[in-house]
Amino acid sequence: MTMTITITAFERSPDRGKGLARDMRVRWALEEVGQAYNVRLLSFKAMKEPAHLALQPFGQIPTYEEGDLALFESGAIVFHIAEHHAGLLPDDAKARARAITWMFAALATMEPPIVDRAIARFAEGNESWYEQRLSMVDDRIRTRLSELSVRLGTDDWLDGAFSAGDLLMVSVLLRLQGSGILEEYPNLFAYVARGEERPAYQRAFAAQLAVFTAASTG
Ligand SMILES: N[C@@H](CCC(=O)N[C@@H](CS)C(=O)NCC(=O)O)C(=O)O
Repeated sequence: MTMTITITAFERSPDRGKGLARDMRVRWALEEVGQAYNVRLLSFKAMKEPAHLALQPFGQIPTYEEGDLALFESGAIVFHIAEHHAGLLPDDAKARARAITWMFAALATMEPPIVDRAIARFAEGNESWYEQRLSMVDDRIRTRLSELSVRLGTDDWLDGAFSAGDLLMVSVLLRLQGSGILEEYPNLFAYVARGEERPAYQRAFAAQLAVFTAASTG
């Protein structure tokens, strides 16, 4: 039996409820496996205070608490959920290892240039060299997207059935929303849409949006 699960999320997400904050991938994983969870909302100030730093040494969200287990890093949290509940990793040992490989590929190969784009916009958007930098970052993103697009081909998911690898990959690619870049790769665009159509994704999205809406109207 699973103990009560508590995750942390932004009290007021900077993305205004677009579902791009990293609690979304944890919520999605918990919804996929049908596991209830509580959410502790944090202000930016509280995220940097000792109580939260004890859980997340970098003062970030998300975290995950279950009994006396406390985890941070969204990838590690999704992996933990996938290991302890059926539905996110195949039973076959080799297929499971490949799905885990896609989890790492999403976070270690695809996410860095995509996050770099957001950082450039946020931190360097007013610099005279911003457009030049953005175009270099976008080229690096396009390289990875075209390689991923070739690998996915006409398949629905990266390796057989939907897995935690797809959950993380779709979550990462969603961060390109609004850039217009993903649309250049129709199979990846459709892949992301397929992820978003999943009922578990929809429930997780609605839950995080409700937090933002409450914070804006309250
Ligand atoms: N690699 C970490 C990154 C966590 C992260 O960057 N969280 C962001 C929200 S999506 C955050 O808390 N930002 C606020 C800050 O860094 O002060 C993970 O995947 O959990």
